[in-house]
Amino acid sequence: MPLNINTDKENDIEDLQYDIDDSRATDRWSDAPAPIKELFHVLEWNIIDGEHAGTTKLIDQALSHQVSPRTLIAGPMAMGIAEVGRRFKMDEYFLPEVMMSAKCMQAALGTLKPLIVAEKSEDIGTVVIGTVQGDLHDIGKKIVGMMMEAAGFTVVDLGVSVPPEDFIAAIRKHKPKIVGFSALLTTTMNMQWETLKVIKAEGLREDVRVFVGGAPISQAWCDKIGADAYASDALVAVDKAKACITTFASMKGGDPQLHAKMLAIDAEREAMKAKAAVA
Ligand code: B1M
Repeated sequence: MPLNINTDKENDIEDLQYDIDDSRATDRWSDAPAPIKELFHVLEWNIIDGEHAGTTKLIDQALSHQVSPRTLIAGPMAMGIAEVGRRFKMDEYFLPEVMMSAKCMQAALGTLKPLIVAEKSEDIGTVVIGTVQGDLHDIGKKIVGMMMEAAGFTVVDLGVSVPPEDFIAAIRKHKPKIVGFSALLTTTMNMQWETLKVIKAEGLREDVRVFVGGAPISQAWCDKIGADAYASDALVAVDKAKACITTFASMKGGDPQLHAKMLAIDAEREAMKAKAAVA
């Protein structure tokens, strides 16, 4: 039985601003047994420090304690890379440090991917996903792809800096039910819109449900460009993707009703969270 730790409750980036002893002093991961709590602090700091040679060993150790791959991704790994982003923004880190930390994330995901993908039991449709042209960030997109695969989708990952014409070629070749654009830069988010425009111009809009995500992306952006769904994280992406091919299977891409149904999923999730917080 894998150990799932409440990572939502534990995420407080303020705690992480100084060094590992400060983060050890917090009660972060307090619902984990002591050795796992310590391992999580070490893994966060392995990512912050960019010590990629040791990352997979830490991941293996956590797995041997029955910690679930999803808990590792949503917990200490997410905390570590978020702190790297904060340091970069504050000019405490420069590109080489960020690249070392990204290498840790890639190493960890390399170990976790086969375990997550092994959860796939049935084939429920194809998803084409890529990071839009001009953008080289792919850690979040890989996580989304893995979770989609575990949920039963066949995922065609086009990689990074994908030009619109490559998305078009992939739609024609793989006939996906969903196409996903990831963008991490304010300067590349517009490529989501440009790519969508090309999909429309090629007469393919009704064939695919268009998903958008990435740190600068929001529901307002999704509404503005006319995408079908915005997902703030991989789990939301999976929920909405599954809904698109089950309950709302008859709705075509670009249908305003489908857009409204996707929004309703968020509203339902928020209501559930509020209810859980009161209880
Ligand atoms: Co860069 N970078 N980076 N970077 N980088 C950011 C994004 C930045 C916010 C850092 C900062 O200033 N704090 C900043 C952007 C600022 C802005 O645009 N406003 C930035 C910058 C400026 C840059 C460069 C321009 C730096 C430079 O060259 N001077 C440069 C750009 C290169 C390029 O793309 N052309 C650059 C380069 C890099 C590295 C290559 C060193 C490396 C990327 C390595 C890689 O991905 N292989 C890197 C990294 C690692 C980051 C940060 C630190 C971390 C990103 C990440 O992996 N997050 C990032 C800071 C930050 O985001 N806080 C930063 C973890 C990941 C799990 O989260 O990607 O958000 P995320 O994915 C989530 C959700 O967003 C969502 O689900 C995921 C899982 O929950 N999601 C989707 C993502 N895609 C989705 C798609 C969906 C649905 C949901 O449907 C299709």
